[in-house]
Amino acid sequence: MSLNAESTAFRSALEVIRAVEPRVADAIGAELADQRESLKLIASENYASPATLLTMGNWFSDKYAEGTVGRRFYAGCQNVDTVEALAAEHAKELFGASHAYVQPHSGIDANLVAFWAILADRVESPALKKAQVRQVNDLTEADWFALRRELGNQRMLGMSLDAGGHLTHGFRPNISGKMFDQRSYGTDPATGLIDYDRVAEAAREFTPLILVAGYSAYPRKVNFRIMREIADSVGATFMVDMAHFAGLVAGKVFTGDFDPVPHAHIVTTTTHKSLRGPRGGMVLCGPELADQVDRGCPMVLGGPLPHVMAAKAVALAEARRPDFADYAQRIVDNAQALAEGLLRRGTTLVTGGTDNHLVLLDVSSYGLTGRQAEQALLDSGIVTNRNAVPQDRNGAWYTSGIRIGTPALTTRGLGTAEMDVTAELIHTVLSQTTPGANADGTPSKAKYVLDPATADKISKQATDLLATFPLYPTITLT
Ligand code: DSN
Repeated sequence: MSLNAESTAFRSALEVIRAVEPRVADAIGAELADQRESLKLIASENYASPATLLTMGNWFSDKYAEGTVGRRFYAGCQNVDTVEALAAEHAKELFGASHAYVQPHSGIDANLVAFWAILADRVESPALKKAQVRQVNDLTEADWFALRRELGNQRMLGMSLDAGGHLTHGFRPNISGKMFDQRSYGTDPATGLIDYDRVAEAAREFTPLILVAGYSAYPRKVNFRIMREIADSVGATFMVDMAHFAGLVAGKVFTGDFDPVPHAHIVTTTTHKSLRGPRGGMVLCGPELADQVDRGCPMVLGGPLPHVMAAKAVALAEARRPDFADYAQRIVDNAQALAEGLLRRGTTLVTGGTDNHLVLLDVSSYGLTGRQAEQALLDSGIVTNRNAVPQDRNGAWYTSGIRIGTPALTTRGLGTAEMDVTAELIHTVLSQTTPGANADGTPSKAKYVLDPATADKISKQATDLLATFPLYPTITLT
């Protein structure tokens, strides 16, 4: 490959796009410039490789391929079969799973496929067996509802949103909270950590059909062996949503009790966070649930996206290379250096630190809401997102927390020394921001005061920090 093949590819693509709608070409160029200039600390974002990005821009996008490899509802899917099988094969090898389903378009879709598969396995199949029929359509509506009531334990126990769980783990405004009768487990108020005895107690009381582990904002490892024992003790199916930390599992940073794949009945993930692939989702499971999972499309999902499945195959091949394990370890080293840098400067961190890719700041110690802190940091060139902290008094909109993560900056090449500089920049912004007031003088949870000169100075320092670590260094668009 010539040195500038990547530049040539992206430049040519933009030229073709510009001839049709120049504003889109301009926006694509502007997005690269923005990403290059900002200190991206959003824990769920990353930078996919040029190979992964380029794999998505082609005629695979035009193909319908409902069904599964070799068993499609459309003709002419032989090439889609090739890339879907490759993606699944890489996923199985990478994670040591016996089955991989790579069609979900997102993490939410992957979770819906998993919920469907579990319900089909635990409710529909026994109901059909009891009625001695093969399909729901063979039953009268009344018989089906009676059987569902009799067999239909549809209870889910998942981590609560303010403890760091995800909205698809049964949070009421999400469809999962409407499909399932849901209860949640939180964290110990003193330590911020999962209290496994409390989870076991909740499971005994509630006897869920599904026990869900996994998180979007919990900065610690989860012991999946213990969680599986809890699930087994009440006959629940154990599901892990590893969307946030899939890269750490792939890179063998999370092993043994902390690797969900050997312990869970079913594992879901996104492919674009710490795993660094294209935007999308994936389900891993054993042979017991494989057939139900493969019915995901059209049962739950719209037509698969072959161009994205092809990109999943490329990204998963990248994750199987030895340097990915090094990358995964550096993500955690960087998160810990960032946490230590913040703690040294007096910042309050939920659980007092991290052992994964993310750090959760409780910014109420700076007298700020998460929303005020998020905007002040953004003014200063630091991109984060506000997030609830356990027992948050400011609710899910304003929040009291800021979530930061290291997968993206680690991809750029920043290391522990740069994390200390980053901690200094964050602390300076937060300690120099004060809450603002509404027009009538009452305190505002959104308004804030930060001297623009301070914001500019920090922004410049952030740009200087990034200058040594160019994003997509092989690509120049002009
Ligand atoms: N949006 C993802 C995150 O930021 O964690 C989860 O859905």
